[in-house]
Amino acid sequence: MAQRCSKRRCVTFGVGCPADPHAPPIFIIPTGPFERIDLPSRGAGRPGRSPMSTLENLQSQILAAVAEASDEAALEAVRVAALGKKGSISALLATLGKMSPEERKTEGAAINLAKTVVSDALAARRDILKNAALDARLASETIDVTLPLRETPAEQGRIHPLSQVMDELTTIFADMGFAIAEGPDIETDDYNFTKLNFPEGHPAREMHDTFYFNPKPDGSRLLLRTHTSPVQVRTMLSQKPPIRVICPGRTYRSDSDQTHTPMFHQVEGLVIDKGSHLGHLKWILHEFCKAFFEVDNINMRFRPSFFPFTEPSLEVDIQCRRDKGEIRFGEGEDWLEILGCGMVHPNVLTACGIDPEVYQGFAWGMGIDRIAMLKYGMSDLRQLFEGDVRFLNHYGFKPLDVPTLAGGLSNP
Ligand code: 2U9
Repeated sequence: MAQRCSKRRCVTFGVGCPADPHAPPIFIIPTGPFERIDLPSRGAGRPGRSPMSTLENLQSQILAAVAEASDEAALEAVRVAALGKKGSISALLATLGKMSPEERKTEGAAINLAKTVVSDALAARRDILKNAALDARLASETIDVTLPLRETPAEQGRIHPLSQVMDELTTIFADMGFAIAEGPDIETDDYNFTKLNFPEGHPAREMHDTFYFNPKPDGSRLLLRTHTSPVQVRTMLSQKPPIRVICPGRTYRSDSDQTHTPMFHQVEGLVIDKGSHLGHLKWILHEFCKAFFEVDNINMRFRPSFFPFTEPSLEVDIQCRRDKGEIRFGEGEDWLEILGCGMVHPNVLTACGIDPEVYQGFAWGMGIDRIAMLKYGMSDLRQLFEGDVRFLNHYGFKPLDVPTLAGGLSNP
């Protein structure tokens, strides 16, 4: 029967335990880092047995333990118990010093051979266990290659459809050589009305439902601009012709229903040069409509109209098809009003320091919110400003899908 060494954690094989030299030889094989089992001693160390048969017994017990080790931790425990500093084979090697030279020669060769046999067996078993562990992992672990990748934080947000349409507009007009100008939302009556040929007390001023600030001591009143036209006024006052500029931005009128909000967005364009005429205007607007609605061709209709700041003035319709609540552009027999335009009134040129005898120009204006709704099929203008994340998730654009003329303005 196996006997346990009196020292608690001893795992010595088959020879007297170095920690307790008087104890009978023991055979204890650890099966894991925290667990030990005792093996039968198979007569090792009993009187009448030769050192050789002790060694053979020891070797076969170690080889059996190697073969039984079921994982790498158990195998390592067997290695330490056999070949470690206080291992059983190491302990046998330590006895060589006390032997006669002849004994040492024969015993030494035998012990070293046993050590080599055990080392080789340990290495072979380690390879087998490693391969088995790998096979088990390969069999149990799987990668689901169909799982969708989570978007990075930078990709999760959405670009508001109005920001998208602003980018689309500026991309198209910048490609035609237009500069982009901006100005303040709070304006003077002079820049918003007077310089644009709205005479004092003229009924046209009433058309704009203006938000006024309280009057100043001198009686003048600031206002929230009712169109982006004051930006063109500022451009003409500060810059000599030729002028090619677009002015996108916020505008304000006291109006609210399904198709009007008190704050809305416009983009206006202005060209001033010596020979600019309605033919140029028609070409620019036609190119713009094709690019913006992403169609190869689109018919346009110019109707006479009235604006104080242009003469002649025109309203522009584009060809469309209304089909089950959807509108398609560049096809069909219907017409949809899209913008207003005209030749800049000579009074406006004069008020802005440009000689109408030398220069002439044209201008146009359109509501950005309206063309965004038409292009992307939204029904209620007010939704654009409610900040509902569900609206943004539905109508918003991926931040990295930047509109380009070459790659397409809008990526569905
Ligand atoms: C200057 C001279 C002329 C800008 C123009 C329109 C016609 C026009 C409306 C379209 C829909 C405004 O958003 S809307 O309600 N605009 O019809 N705008 S010509 O003409 C200018 C501007 C500035 C110095």
